[in-house]
Amino acid sequence: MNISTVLKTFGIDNYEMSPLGNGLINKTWLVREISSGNDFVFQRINEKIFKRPEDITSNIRLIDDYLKKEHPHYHFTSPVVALNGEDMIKTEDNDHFRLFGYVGGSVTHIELTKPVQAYEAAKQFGKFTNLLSGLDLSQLKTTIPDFHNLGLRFQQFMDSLKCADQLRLKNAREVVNFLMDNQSIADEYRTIITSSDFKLRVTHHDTKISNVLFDLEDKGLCVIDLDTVMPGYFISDLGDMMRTYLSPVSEEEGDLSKIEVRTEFFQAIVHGYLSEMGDELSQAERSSITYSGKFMIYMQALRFITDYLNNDFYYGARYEGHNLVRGKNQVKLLQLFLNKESLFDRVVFSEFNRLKINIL
Ligand code: GN1
Ligand code: MG
Repeated sequence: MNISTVLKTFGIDNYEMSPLGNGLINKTWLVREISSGNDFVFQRINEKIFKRPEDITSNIRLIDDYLKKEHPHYHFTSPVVALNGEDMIKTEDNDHFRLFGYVGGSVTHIELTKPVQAYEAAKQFGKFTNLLSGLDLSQLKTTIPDFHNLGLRFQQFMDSLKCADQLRLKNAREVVNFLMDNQSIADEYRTIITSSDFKLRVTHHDTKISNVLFDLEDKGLCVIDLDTVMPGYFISDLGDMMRTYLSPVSEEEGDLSKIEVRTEFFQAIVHGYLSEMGDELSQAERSSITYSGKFMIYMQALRFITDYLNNDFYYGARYEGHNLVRGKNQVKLLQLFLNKESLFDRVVFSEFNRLKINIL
């Protein structure tokens, strides 16, 4: 089935199409229906990674129904239902496609220029989890098992060292050593999750800035890209914002001297997230705010380097050494983050004070 046949199943005959976003996992396009001028986001799911695409549809349906009932004013990007009544089209080649309405007047950013954008985004991700706190978590499917299981990610990294080719191992030697020296970050995760004070919640698991819709005045509207929404810990969402918002350059940057960790963006993230989630978090969770950044940056460094050592099996590579460059980038980011750890703890403390939330 080709693209135009798939779009026909959604009732779209005449259209213009252009690629959207820069993710390597799913393929995304902007589709404009010529007759109506309406815009849609059209997406093909990567079945190699999402082994049960129907679980994604089931989660989005569950959340959509819950929000419509409990929080009807929330700006949720509901899936467009195809003419056969389905939310997702499966072709005879086992490809999965879906369509969303495009929120008019909304924009997305691929980088942050001002702390207020970090504040707004963090508020939106906090709000998303908070609004869904009454959802029956047992109904929410795990779309990628062990996605942010840092203990397992560390184990996979250790396994990759055993089978990697010698040249790749040599190229990665320095970062590999750094990652091994910082194993305590993975140990801390193993301890944290045994505590009953660490709660599973509706977690987005991909809180990069392009997954937030903004209005033209830079106010956050809602979050999008819900494929990895599943039960998880708050450190995933808060930490991935730190990982992706603190530096003025992204994980793709090969010139490591351009990487920075900006304190005012850290403060804005914490302020925005706690303004929605501060009351919800347990005392144990409240003392893991700074840890969340270490957790996510370390995990992403492990994932990139593991993939490099596994011959780019998971992410693929846009050029030779792509995952090594990204792994080195994340290691540098982690080093800069660790340098500011005690400063960040003080920032967290004053944010709790500002919100008049008790922290032991
Ligand atoms: C993947 O494809 P994209 O950019 O949406 C990955 C994230 C990583 C990110 C790093 C399902 O997301 O977890 O943080 O790459 N998503 C999956 O570039 O593995
Ligand atoms: Mg994504």
